[in-house]
Amino acid sequence: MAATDLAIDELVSYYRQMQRIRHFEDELLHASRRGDLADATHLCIGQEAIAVGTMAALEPSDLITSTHRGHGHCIAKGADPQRMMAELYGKACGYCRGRGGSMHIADFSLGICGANGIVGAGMPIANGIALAAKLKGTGQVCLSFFGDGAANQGAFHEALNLAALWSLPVVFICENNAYAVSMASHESMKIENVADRAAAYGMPGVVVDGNDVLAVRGATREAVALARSGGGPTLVECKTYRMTGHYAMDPDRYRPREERQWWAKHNDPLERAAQRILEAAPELGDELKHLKAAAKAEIKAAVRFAHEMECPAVDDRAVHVFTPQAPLRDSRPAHADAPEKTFVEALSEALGEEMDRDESVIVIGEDVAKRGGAFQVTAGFLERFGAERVRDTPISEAAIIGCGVGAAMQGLRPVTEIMFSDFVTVAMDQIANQAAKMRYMFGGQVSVPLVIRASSGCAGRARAAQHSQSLEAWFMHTPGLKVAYPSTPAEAKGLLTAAIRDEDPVLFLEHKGLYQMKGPVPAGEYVIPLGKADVKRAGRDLTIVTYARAVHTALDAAERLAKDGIAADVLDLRTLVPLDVEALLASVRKTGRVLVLTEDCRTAGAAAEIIALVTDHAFEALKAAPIRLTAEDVPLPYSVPLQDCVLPSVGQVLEAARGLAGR
Ligand SMILES: Cc1ncc(C[n+]2csc(CCOP(=O)(O)OP(=O)(O)O)c2C)c(N)n1
Repeated sequence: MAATDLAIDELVSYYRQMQRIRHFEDELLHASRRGDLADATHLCIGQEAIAVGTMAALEPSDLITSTHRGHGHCIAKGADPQRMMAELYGKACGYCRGRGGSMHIADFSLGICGANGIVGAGMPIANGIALAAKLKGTGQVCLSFFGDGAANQGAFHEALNLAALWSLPVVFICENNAYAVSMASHESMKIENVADRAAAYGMPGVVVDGNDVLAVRGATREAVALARSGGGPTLVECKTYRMTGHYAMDPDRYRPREERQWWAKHNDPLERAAQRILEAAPELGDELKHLKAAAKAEIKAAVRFAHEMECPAVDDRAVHVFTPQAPLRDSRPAHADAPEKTFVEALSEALGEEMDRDESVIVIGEDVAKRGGAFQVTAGFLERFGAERVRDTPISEAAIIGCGVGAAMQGLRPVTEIMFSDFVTVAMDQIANQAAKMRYMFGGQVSVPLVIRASSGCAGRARAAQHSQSLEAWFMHTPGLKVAYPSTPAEAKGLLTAAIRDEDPVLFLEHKGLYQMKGPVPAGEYVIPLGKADVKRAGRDLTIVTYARAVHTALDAAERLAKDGIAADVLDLRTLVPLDVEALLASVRKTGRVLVLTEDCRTAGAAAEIIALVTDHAFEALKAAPIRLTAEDVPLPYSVPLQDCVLPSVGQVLEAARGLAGR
């Protein structure tokens, strides 16, 4: 499009925005050289036309996910440079209250749903954001930025496939600046364009000159219009060049100097826009100079502001790990005359009742709709709640959890299903880096009310080491996640209800050995607040601390111990995060002897943490050294006799308990 064909004032406004971004980044370069900023400050000098051109194609209510190189996106979407600068300087009034820094700027009130320090991670999340928009019928579109390097991440492939399958209102914007750190894009893929990959997922792929703000705007407009009209995603690849090193202080010795000079001299997006304006309206020369000077002054003022502001109060450092929320009311205990249900039926009842009660609860996972889930928890849900709310996915765990994260941040309450907890390994980034950390990194701007249900543990004939693990300790070790692991059908119902109502991400583990267990399950609403342990059997001689299926091993042992005159307190933790330290210490103080029983393996396991808590807080009450009885540090073997040796048995509990009680 010739400059004369367009409103020149629009191009001038784009020029102004690009100048603001350029000066922001220039100031960061200086600040880095002064040693004011962290190493990981990635500048977008040379890429400003993409930020400005794409945002020019959006409505203010549209949404974005950004990258480690995202300052330009945020400024172009309307972020306040003062608050951005304050965040980069780690100040309390920064966008993330000093918890996020350069790579995590977010302003949810402007639709900036977070920049991301994990390459490629924003794409599955953008799908969830777009899914929420689609289900709520808001008409919003989400742009998801990523680099050419990110196109080689699994998250890219999983996200594009799911977005296309579900016709999500998302547009994937590749900023191909020709390098991923030192690796040129032709060294990381055999094809010429990232956009060529779009065809493999059944979506349009467009290549555009990323240093031409109008070309970027044009391509994005088409893609956004398609997405908004229900036509699904597009991959827009903007060819560009980063004019500084990978990060501010990168010596950048891996790129030819001539190449860098050529781009700076001949293909600077700001110069190109200025030339275009002046060709059409030479009289605007002074105005452009004025805009440049004003941008410089604005950003210099932002630096002064950031310098002057206060750092966050150190006493508040743990604020925003979890969402403050009113405690749920504990429902009455499960009466023995309540209807008998299996554990699976109890889970199904909880989830179904929550879906009846709250339209924002949706189910996402492999085979959850047509097949009813790997263990039939969602059997019949497709007919009951419809295909919009009960969503079968391809085998793409990162895309499942990422979609859940994005949808949760936009007000839905997704319940995702991972068939076997062992498969969390391929979605670990989305669980541990995204779901768990979003709230904290973004300074409490957002909550992630996401439930991740996963079958866990070893049951009956073993399925061997990749389908039988107990991985709860990994998640106890991840600040920002809650972990529930019920032991009875009633608790399965009460805790799942609480998990769905919780504002934070909850990993909800379901022991496979309990799925067919029957027990009384209260009809109707039934809630057990997270973080409340339950004394399953009272005794004064020793405490057996445990959870999930091991509770039944402990109860079996306690019954036999009682015949020898040893009264065991059996404490079922029920949730591992938050952990009911009060109940734990109360029991230990009563008995003075503690045995921790888990099916988790030994080293750095849940039992080690529980014993550390006891010795930290109730050492004086101990009459004997605590004992942990755990699975051995062996991958779960297939053969049943081997499996039985690896897992703790009733016999071992009896022996340990008798030793502990001195009998
Ligand atoms: C999963 C992951 N791997 C590696 C890194 C380290 N890293 C940060 S940026 C980057 C290069 C990314 O290249 P690209 O996606 O092309 O974006 P660009 O930096 O060029 O903007 C790398 C390897 C990371 N942050 N996350």
